[in-house]
Amino acid sequence: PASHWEYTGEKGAAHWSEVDPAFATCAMGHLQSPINIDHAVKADLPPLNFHYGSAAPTIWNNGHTVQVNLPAGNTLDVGGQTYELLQFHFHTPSEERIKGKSTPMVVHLVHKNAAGELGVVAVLIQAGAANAALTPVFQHLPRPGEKITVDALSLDLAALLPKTLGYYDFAGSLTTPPCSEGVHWMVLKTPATLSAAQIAAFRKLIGSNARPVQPLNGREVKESGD
Ligand code: SG7
Ligand code: ZN
Repeated sequence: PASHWEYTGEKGAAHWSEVDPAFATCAMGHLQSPINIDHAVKADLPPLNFHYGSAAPTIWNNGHTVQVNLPAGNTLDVGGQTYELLQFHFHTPSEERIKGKSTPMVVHLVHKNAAGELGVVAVLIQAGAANAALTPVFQHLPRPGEKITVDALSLDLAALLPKTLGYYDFAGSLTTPPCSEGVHWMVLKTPATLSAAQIAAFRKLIGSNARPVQPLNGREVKESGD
């Protein structure tokens, strides 16, 4: 198994590169995530075309997050590339900041294209109405190490997304060890909501699991017009 890392303390985010030599990029990388989006350049970004349907998930608590693994068949087309949705998972508070501000939570939708490159769509979560698409997940939050397959549970993935799909676009990394770079980040500008009780249930189970923001090192963040 991968070396043990944490979010705080001796094996916390400031020390990931010391936990395992395989995590060197966490300290040495120059395109690390998450970032604070303080300034973005308006650009003619390609639209995000989600082809999400319903899917029977496996819900897994890996100790660092609750992750929902999905069967093949849910895709994102963007700029002539097709990304397959592999899984989504949560962080509290949001790892990404907009003008210095985090939201109580974020969903990361992790996709992979035919070349094996990852594209992660981040949907920021505010406290508000319960999200119908996510309610089944929050009704079946697994204990650490537990994997839950819910018979006949079908998630309406499309309902997870906000109606407006304007986004920020930048190059970054995995936000957990091994912090591998070459990840295409797309952060939606419009947040979704979860109920305050759902956010609190996740936080009680997992605790804070947000890596601090990383230096931009000259990276440009692009912003779609909408
Ligand atoms: C979570 O975040 C998990 C990881 C994920 C990692 O800890 O969901 O998933 C697996 C399969 O280990 O890593 C490779 C990968 O997806 C980092 O993902 S993130 O950068 O979107 N936060
Ligand atoms: Zn994540």
